[in-house]
Amino acid sequence: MFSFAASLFLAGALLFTGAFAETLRYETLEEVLIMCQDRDVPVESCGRYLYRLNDNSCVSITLYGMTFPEAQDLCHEDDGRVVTLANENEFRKLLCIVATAIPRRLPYWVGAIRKGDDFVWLDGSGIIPPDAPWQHNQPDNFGGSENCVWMNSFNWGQLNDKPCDIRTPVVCQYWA
Ligand SMILES: [Ca+2]
Repeated sequence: MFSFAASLFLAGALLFTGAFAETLRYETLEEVLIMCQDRDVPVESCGRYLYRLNDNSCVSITLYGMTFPEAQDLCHEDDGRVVTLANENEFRKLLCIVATAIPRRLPYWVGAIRKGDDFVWLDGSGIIPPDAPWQHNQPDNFGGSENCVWMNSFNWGQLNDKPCDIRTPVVCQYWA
C-alpha cells in the first residue's frame, strides 16, 4: 500500500516538474541557431556523418523519405535505433544538430509509437511527457491512425503524431 502511494506521489511529482520546462518552438532557422549559440549547445562530429547527442551516443541524419518501419530497418542495420530523447537538453541538442547539418526545416521521425492515448519511446524509457514540445493541438490522432511521431512539424522543434506510412527523413541513434 505504501509503495503504491509512493509511486503515485512520484508519478505526480514527475508530471509537475516535467522533463521539458520550456517551449521549444522556433519559426526560423535563424532563431534555432541563435538558441544554440545563446545556450552554448555545441554541435560536435563523432565520425563521418555522425554528430554527438550525449556521452554515450551519436546520431546520423538520412534525408531519404522513408515510412517509419523502413526508417527503423535502416537504423537497425548498423545496430542503431530511431532517435529517442531523454529530456529537454537532448531535444535542444538534436535541434541544433539538424539545423546545423541541414539548414532547412524537415520533419524527422523520432523513435516513439502510440500506446493508447500516449506515445512510448522505443528505448523503453517511458512515455513522451505531456509537457514535451508538441505542436499546438497535437497529438490529435487525425483520422484515427496517427501512431508515429515526427519532429519539426510546422515549426522547428515541434512534435506531431503522424501516420507511420508517410515517408519522411529520419534521425538514427548509435552507441559506440
Ligand atoms: Ca497529428
